[in-house]
Amino acid sequence: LYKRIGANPTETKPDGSPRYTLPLIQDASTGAVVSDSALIAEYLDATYPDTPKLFPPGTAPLQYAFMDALLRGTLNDLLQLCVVKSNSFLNPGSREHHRRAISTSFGTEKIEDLVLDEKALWAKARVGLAKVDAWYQKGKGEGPYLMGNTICFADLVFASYTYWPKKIWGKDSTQWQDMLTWNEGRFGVLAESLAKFETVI
Ligand SMILES: N[C@@H](CCC(=O)N[C@@H](CS)C(=O)NCC(=O)O)C(=O)O
Repeated sequence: LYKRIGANPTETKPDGSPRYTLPLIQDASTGAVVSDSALIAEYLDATYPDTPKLFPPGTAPLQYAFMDALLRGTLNDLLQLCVVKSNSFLNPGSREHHRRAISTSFGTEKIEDLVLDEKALWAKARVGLAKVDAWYQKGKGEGPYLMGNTICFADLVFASYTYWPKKIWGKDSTQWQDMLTWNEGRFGVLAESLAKFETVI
């Protein structure tokens, strides 16, 4: 599909080959084809100026730096727990592809190697979320989001980590119920404030 509609690969795999990911959009009103969620958000902000902006003017550099810190470090332990758990929900064809993609991306032989000491990994995931909480706390309660009361793209990236564990372990699971208490319950409050963005309309 990527090649057929002329989309750019989003990333390069460790072996140098292109990586094609979702989401990908083709805007029927302009003909534009855009891949990568952040670039899609930037495109929509620019093309439909009368809608709320996910990258308000001047915020893109800091938002990209924040997302990089989240995705390449702080949330890595939670990510490992989530990707391994998610594998079991996929259909057989996707499951194999996912196993290969995850093993390549993390440099492991099999994905189970990522969660050998699950208890220790949960403890590290908790430390990671405490760090994110400290960043959010810098907002001094001016609103639940990074920019206070204005939602931005980076909040939505973090929201995927308040939605994903709830979805895969289940809202009544010990894992999710435990997470809700983290950061003196602030993780649960933040998850709640981001929950309204979980539904695609
Ligand atoms: N930077 C990309 C990452 C997207 C991404 O990793 N998508 C995953 C699904 S959540 C994917 O399409 N994986 C396919 C693969 O690795 O083969 C974005 O934000 O859109």
